[in-house]
Amino acid sequence: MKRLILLFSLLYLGAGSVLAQKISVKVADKITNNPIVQAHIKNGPNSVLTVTDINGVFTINLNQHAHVTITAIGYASKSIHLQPDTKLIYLNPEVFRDQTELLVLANQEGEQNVHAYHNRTADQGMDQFLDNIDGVSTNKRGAFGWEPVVRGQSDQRMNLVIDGMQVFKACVDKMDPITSYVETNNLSKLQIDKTGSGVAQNGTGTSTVNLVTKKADSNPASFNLSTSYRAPDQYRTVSLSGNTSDISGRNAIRFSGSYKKADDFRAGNDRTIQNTQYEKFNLNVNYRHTFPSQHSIEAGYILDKAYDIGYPALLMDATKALADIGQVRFNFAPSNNDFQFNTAQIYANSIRHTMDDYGRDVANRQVMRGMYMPMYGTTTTYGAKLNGAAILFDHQFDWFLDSYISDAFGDMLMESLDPSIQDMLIYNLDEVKTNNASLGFRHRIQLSNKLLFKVEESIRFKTLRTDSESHASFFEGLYGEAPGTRSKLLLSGSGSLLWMLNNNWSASGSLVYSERMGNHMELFGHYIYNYTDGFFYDGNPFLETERSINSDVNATWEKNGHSFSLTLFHKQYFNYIDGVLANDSGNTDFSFKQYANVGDAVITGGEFRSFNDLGMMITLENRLSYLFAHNQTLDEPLPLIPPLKGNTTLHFHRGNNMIMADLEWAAKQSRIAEVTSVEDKTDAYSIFNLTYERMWLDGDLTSIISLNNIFDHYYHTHTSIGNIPEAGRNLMISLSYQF
Ligand SMILES: [Cu+2]
Repeated sequence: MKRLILLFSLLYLGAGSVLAQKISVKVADKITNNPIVQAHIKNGPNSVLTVTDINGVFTINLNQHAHVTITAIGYASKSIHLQPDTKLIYLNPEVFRDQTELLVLANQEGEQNVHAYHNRTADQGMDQFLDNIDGVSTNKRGAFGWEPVVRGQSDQRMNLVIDGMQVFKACVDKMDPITSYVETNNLSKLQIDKTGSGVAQNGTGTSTVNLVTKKADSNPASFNLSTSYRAPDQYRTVSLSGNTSDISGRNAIRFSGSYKKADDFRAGNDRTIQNTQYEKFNLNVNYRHTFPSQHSIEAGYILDKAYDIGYPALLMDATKALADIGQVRFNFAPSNNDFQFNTAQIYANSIRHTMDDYGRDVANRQVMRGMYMPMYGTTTTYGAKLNGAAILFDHQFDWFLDSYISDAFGDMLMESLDPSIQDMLIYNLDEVKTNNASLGFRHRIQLSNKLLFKVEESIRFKTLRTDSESHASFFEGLYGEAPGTRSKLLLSGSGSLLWMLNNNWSASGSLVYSERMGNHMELFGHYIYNYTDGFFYDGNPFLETERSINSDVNATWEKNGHSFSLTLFHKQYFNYIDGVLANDSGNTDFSFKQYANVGDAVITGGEFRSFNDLGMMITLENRLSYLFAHNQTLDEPLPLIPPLKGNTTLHFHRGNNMIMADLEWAAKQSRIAEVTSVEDKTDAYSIFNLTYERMWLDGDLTSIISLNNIFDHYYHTHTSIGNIPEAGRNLMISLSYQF
């Protein structure tokens, strides 16, 4: 099969030279010019071809491996197409601890340190994966589309991007977090910047999660077929992915398609949770062409379609959620010019969302009784990004240009059960346009052998407006002033320091200043129901800039397979944007809130992580996170803040077998918001999971059996809206075959 495909691609794409050609290449630090020893030269995630020697040099046969990826601890990895005249390759240092790169690959050797994470098992979904990372939690409204939260900040207070692209939700009820558009088998890594100190790149200074997708590899053909089945919710999934390239490696393509479907799940004590089913289809294609000049161009496309998704915590269910996400990226060849380009990217995406309550008993509910209210929402976004490096007066820095425009629309039809009452159409968002452009700089300054300093700054111009006269006139009526185009100049900046005390100890700290304009919902949303407090929200175009200062310190100790890492942070918000009771809310059946700057708020807390190699191929990992969040003006806790939580994982490895025992727990949460929300206290819980993974046929076939919530505990997390419980005991069987 492999040969046939190889022959096929050979005929199509033309064969390269067949003369044996060995070259020696040096790998060096971009800033210090020092050779990098022990850098790994790979042609796939798990196959190391060679390692650089004491002079930073490796030798390779160009005919066999023209396209390689170079990785080294403390450096950003680099994929490169080698040429007969390639002599020197620079790697960029990437040693700051805040920019955690989460590896999604199953247990890869050499990556077992405190800063790398692993997907618990290959069959785990994105939601569960995120939920188990320290400092990250998820807001849930059922079995599908959990919304990621970094250190208590979600949605508009964090950046959630795919390959750096802005993608806006189309559902005004947040049913469609964009994490649902990337399947874990298409994820190459998760970049999580908890502090937001990567200001030059994220443009805002807020916590950032970047889902970096897998790209086409210059490797001979390989395919993967995976399937899973879980009981009792009858979750079934099948996915096929493949990668192939021509013999020269200049043209490479990767594709992946997956389908999944689940019925209602069962919580502990055999209680079926009605209306938690879903069905989803995902397609991902990536193509890359490398030019003889070393430049390369990539094109990527994601299509995601979800149907019939139950949201038991909400008033309605999603009937259709569609996403088209496309990008073209140009990677410039490395150069030693004083001014250079690294990548140029253009992208476009369209998200459409349809939901209704036709399946609900609307005659007997408390909110919006006696009417159906089908809703539709869509967002369309276009963006362009350009970045590079420059040297000015002997000072080297990276620069980032980022711009996007986005258009949001949402409507709701109110169909009364009483035929004598006329239907009414309400626009939640009508021709609401966001324009954003930012310029960022990053400077790395090596103060000494042991001390590294990083400064980033960003200047951003953002505007928001509605082009709909009727939508604008609503806000004029509410605030006595035409909203026009709202625009703001936003500044953010960060300073980070890394101190390598000795071979075992390192310490780092950062300070981030951030300015935030409200988003399209906070400024121009109308009649948007908030499930957490039961109020209908109206936007406020006249909001002032919300500001925050985040400080963060980390200490890490690492030695021979043991590591400990402790991070503490403190974030102070000024002009915090939240809903306040509307003046005239007493006159109607519904309770309204309007967005306003409500004063000051604080979020503080920390994370602890340890990793211990206990010998005999046994490893132990512990993660812990805690948050304290308070609205200082109202003197009450912020809503939806997870309690102290953690997990402990034991891994046993024996040849082709891996057994993993995992304990997940959370303390009770009694700090609840009763004025700004209607929260209740949540009990502590702990659940126990077991996974057995075995490789067959020289590693081509992998089988995984996982038994989760073994003691069938009935529980819910504090961030589960409507206290929808988690799944009870369930058994999942997965098979994955590579050919
Ligand atoms: Cu929705």
